[in-house]
Amino acid sequence: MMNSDVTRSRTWQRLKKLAETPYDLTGGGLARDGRISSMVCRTAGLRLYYASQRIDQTVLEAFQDYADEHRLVDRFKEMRRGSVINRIDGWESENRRVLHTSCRDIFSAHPKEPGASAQARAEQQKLAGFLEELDRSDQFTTMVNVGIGGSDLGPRAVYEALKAYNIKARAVRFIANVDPDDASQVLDSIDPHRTLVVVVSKSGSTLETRTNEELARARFVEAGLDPTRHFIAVTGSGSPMDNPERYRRSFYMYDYIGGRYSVTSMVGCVGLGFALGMEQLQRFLAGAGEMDESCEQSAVIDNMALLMAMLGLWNHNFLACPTLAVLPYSQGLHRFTAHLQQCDMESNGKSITRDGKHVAMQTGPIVWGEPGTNGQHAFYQLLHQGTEIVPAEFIGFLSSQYGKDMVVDGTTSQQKLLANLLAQSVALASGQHHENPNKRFPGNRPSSVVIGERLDPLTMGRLLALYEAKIVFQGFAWNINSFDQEGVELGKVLAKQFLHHLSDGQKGGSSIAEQFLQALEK
Ligand code: G6Q
Repeated sequence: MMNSDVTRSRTWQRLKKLAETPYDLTGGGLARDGRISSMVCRTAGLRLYYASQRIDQTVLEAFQDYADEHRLVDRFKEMRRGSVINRIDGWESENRRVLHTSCRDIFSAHPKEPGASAQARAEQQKLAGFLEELDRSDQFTTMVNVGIGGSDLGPRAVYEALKAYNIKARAVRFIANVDPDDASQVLDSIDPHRTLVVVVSKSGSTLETRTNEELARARFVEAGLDPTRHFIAVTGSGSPMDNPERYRRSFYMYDYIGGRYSVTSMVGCVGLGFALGMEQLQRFLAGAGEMDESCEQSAVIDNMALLMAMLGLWNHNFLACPTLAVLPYSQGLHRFTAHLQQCDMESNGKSITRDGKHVAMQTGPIVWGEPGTNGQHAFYQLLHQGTEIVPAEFIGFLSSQYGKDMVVDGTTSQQKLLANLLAQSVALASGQHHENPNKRFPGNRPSSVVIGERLDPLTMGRLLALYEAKIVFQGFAWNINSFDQEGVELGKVLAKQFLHHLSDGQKGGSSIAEQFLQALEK
């Protein structure tokens, strides 16, 4: 068996050597040799332009070599077919399969893991029946999603991205934080008679979600309504929330779907189905499925997610850039980076290999970002002239969602948006020589550009699956387990200790929790 420390592999060492002289993008390098038109990957309706990365043909070959030696594509295939990869060899761990891809492998006659796809299809059918029932009654205009982390960020990001496709007069609102003001802002602004609440919790025991559910239920009781008629559950079967008598309807997700990968399970589908309708929801799922399928391509240059994963490794591990900015030039994607931040940092923020040894290199980068062009007027100064080199992933679309645009000063707003995106990528890469040091731009700041036709349900599905797969490929490349989240558990345990002291009201103890609480009162 191969050494679990990937840095000792031949192909890691090859990349390390190549990184001593990375491609120079300044001084005209970007515009030479048809570089821009040849460095494009086309997959599932998306295009990835990567000429602004500090790589050449030799580095691309070394990416392929690395992917082959570490069996990255084979491992992706094994994941889709139900291999138990959420585990740490020799240690107690979740020990589960990882099958979020089955949620969208529902269109083919030969799904990769038939059992999981059958479960996904059954939940979809149940959802379709439920949505028809809602259409017939016409009572409900609002759905409130109560959930946090994976049960909030992904569904919220996709909902925000696809609002332009909402069924008229339908909206989804979100309550996540245990800050009571989060719940109040939403609950004060809805008409409970016309509202459904979907409580989303895989474990059925998350403190924030349980608390917010009770706050919401109280509002319905105050309004003289029976919460059972208005509340829907999405949970793991057998969880404390798996109590159909308390809910108008219960939907299920399974232990093989991780929270941050759960958007295409019932976690995201109930709210998205309510807002978009079944047909658009299916297009979203089909887009994700199409991208998953493309991830089985063995050639790195044809496999967009794998190529992005390898570019990420190159910048992070070999060119020593600690963070990654994801910069969508699309207002609809204003919560997408926040979702990716969880998906990436919770998945790959790990320090041990799959057999429990300390890793010998950096793992997941810090992911951050905001939509452009707003960001240009805020933090881009540091991207261009700061001392930190921040690789960027730009995301843009050729057409706007609403199509309501006009020519001002010779161009449309959509053209202005795209022109800015491309200009940023070029400026970061090429830099600028100037005799005035204040006007010098060092350049050689790498970026990629992902372009889609229009941010519609199909494209959103593709984009979501692209990033999920990129993160999975990077986890494979570092040989870590991307699918558990022990790092969040300690905080939960300690919060319980604080709450215990607050609720029993006893004072004067000497535990850390008690000392902190006493200090707060002084
Ligand atoms: C995601 C994480 C985490 C989880 C939340 C909510 O991968 O596990 O963000 O989604 O803690 O958990 P529940 O869905 O169990 O309430």
